[in-house]
Amino acid sequence: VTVTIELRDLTPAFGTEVVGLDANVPLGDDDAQVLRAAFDERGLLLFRGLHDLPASYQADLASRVLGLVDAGFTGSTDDDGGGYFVSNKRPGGGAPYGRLLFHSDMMWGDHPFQVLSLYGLEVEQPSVPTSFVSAADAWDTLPDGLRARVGDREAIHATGQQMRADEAEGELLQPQRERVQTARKPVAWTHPRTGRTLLYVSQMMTREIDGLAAEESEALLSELFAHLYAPERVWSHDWHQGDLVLWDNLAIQHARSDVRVDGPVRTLRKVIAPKQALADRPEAPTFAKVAGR
Ligand SMILES: O=C(O)CCC(=O)C(=O)O
Ligand SMILES: [Fe+2]
Repeated sequence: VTVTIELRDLTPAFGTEVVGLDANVPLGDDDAQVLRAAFDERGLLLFRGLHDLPASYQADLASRVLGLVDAGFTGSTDDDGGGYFVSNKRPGGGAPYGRLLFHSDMMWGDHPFQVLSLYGLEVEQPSVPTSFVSAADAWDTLPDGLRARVGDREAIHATGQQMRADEAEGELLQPQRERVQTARKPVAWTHPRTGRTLLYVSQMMTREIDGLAAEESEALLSELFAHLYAPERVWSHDWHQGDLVLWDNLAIQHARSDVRVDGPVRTLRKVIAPKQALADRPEAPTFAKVAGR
């Protein structure tokens, strides 16, 4: 057995830093096994100092934490290995400005992808962090009274960003798609791979809890969000060039505060897995131009 990497927990509930990965050599099977187990147990893996990491290596990691050998998908159908970028500077960059409330990508689809990874390709300081919470931990720690109110209710999730009562107006990025897409899932949803129960609602994408009057639905969601996004449950990553974060897109939600187009360069290369997950995705969103952002 040749394991070359070391693991260090980032928080008690989720997240592990992986130390000692040498990305100049192909990932060995024993290291891949360790990463796969840590990914399912901890939900998020952080690597630092992976300078000049090829997109192909990022894709290989994203696939192998799922036990797949096929490379992941780098975001657009015409991608030739160059990659897809979340960027406030690159032409065509995704989510170029604004704030993103907590979400799991494609929560509005029937089969959201499983792995999301972002790599700090070009990052000037100070950089807006990405914040994370564990929906698995949130369910495990949900008070009994709230669990009983959730019961076997289902929630409706939709494209776009929901504006909640306590949101500051103006800074939320509004992704625009021609077709609104929705999905319905149990609020207490069983993770298809790990079997853990997830508190599967999000500030950004959950529209309502099915079968409740509007105010009742919003009141229950507010209580669930207060638990899910309590400050002690949030872990934020301060980006530096060469950082790679890979996470379970179903078990872990992510968010970021306001990014500005006139701010420091923030270009993160995004790779997801498995690639078939994008088959039922509608066209990519466009982003309205907002002066000064
Ligand atoms: O910019 C960020 O920190 C997160 C962007 C995001 O939501 C994503 O890449 O899915
Ligand atoms: Fe996202």
